[in-house]
Amino acid sequence: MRMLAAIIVLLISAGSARAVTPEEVAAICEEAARRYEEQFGSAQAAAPQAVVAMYKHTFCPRKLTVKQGAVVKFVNVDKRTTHSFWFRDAGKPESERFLPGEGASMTIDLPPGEHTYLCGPHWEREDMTGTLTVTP
Ligand SMILES: [Cu+2]
Repeated sequence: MRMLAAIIVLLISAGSARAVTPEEVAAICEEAARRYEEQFGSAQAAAPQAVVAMYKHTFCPRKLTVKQGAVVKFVNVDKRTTHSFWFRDAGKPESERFLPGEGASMTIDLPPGEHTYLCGPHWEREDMTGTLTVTP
């Protein structure tokens, strides 16, 4: 009986969100920036508006600060996975699920403060979440 309980606990923890180290995130986001540049012909950091690349279950950058009213572009630079962005806690609907190479811009009409957002397909199992801080 005790053995069974231990197995169940193991199974449950195997299904929960993975822990990603800051080093892993940095490496993934470096690769995402390279892929963005290859696909769009200019650097992610040089875009006229803030760009969040979606890659390997990670929003890059994971944390971003913008002014209220700014436009943020979300782009999937992955190879075969779809991603979305979803400001669920702010009461927004989920965006479409973007294929590789696709994305959309969002005008940030959220109140000032820190907003956590999710990727619809990946927030639960892969902890694909991001933080957007909005300044007045
Ligand atoms: Cu995703």
